Amino acid sequence: MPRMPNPTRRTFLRSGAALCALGSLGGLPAFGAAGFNHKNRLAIPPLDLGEIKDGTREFGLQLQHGISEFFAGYETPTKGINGAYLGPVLRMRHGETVRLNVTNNLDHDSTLHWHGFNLPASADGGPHQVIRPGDTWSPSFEIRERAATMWFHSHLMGQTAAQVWAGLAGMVIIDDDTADALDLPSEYGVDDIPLVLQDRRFSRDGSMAYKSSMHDRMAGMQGNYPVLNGTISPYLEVSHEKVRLRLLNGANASIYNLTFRDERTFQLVGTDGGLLTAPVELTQLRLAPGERAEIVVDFSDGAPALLESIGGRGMGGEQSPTFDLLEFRLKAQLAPSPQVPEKLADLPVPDADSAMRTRRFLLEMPGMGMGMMMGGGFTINGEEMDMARIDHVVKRGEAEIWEIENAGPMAHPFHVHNTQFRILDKAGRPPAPAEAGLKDTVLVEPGEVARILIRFDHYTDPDRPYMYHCHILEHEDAGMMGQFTVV
Ligand SMILES: [Cu+2]
Repeated sequence: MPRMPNPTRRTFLRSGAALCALGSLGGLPAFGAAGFNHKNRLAIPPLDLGEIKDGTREFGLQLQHGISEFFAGYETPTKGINGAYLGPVLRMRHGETVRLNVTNNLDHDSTLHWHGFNLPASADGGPHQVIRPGDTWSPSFEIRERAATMWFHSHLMGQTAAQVWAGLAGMVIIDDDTADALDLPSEYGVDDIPLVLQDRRFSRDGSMAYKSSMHDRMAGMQGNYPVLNGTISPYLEVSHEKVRLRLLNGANASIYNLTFRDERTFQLVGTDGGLLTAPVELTQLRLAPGERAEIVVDFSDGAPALLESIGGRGMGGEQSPTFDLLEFRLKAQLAPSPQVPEKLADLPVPDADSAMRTRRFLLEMPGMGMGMMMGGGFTINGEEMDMARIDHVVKRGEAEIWEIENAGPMAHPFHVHNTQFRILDKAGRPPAPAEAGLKDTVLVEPGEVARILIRFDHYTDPDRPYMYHCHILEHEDAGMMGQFTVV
């Protein structure tokens, strides 16, 4: 759950000193902190609707090397999809069939995983669907998800962290009739804004090479600058009273505690798998790597605003960095927006009694011994990921309870492929309203047990597995991942 702000650090941040300590390295400029003086217009990723061919919505995606100018005058080598850094926002609709033609123009292997989707294991894009340099991989599947904000990213065995860091990720928007009928802000790039939240560590020459120290491999790789949609120090011009933000935590390791500087309330309308049953009013939202949230923010008071992330406290507190994220600049006249609907989607009440069995997943971190020295040692039920080992065989259509226990000092966002699940409880308590919807990633805090109700409804394949793993990408790469098949 969101933590209360640490007053000491907030004061420190407002003094403008924090970002200098955290951000400015050598020649690169320091931004923010002292006021709402963000320098760069927020980039809005191009919207890619694909092309309908024989009833299938087809997308062409090119994995490529690129050069990005995060800082004026500095050329930063990056990787992207149809661009220099990150990818387009792919838009598709519930019920239709898509085909994604992914061509690897890089000089190394890669994969592209469709995070949040129910789909055949052969189309999942995990470590088993490697795309060699020069090859094109063309998975096709039906969109079974509700209206939601999903994403895609590299998932190459042992290399996910470095490849996502370089830029191999992007957002997906799924539409459906239920969401279309609701009066939510929905004009893309105007009052419906995609927001890929990341942080990157820049050297004084402007490069952001992936060089992880032992501490980075343990704690997860974090940056000295926040980067939103690939923009450093971004601002957004607001032209409507209400704006929907589609938040995606695409960071390698940072868990953002999102809030506005003036502590204004906002409405949470959707999580990983789509709309909640009703909006939830919040002043803070804790968003872990892999998670998405759709919020509606009201700017009708005419006051400029700043979205920020508040640092965490205690053991593992550094997982949540203190960052100025996005400045909102209001036009003099805001176009009116309708009220946020009181009722959103219909979701069944999760029925724990429907579960046929319970599986347990114990997440453990290494001590400072040999495992860590070798770059591994992160385990689930005592074992590191092995691509040749199937850890679980699950029957299609049978509900199960998965108990995820975090025995270590850091929070782990536990992600399961090929499903949207429901959280039954965390540390014995029912989920907060903000976590009561459809989820594919659950943040398990230190010492906590999270129980989820999970089912795989659609596809079977006795040979090809799906993954479950920690979405701190360094932990995933260091072994905190396992495999299951659905039969
Ligand atoms: Cu982890």
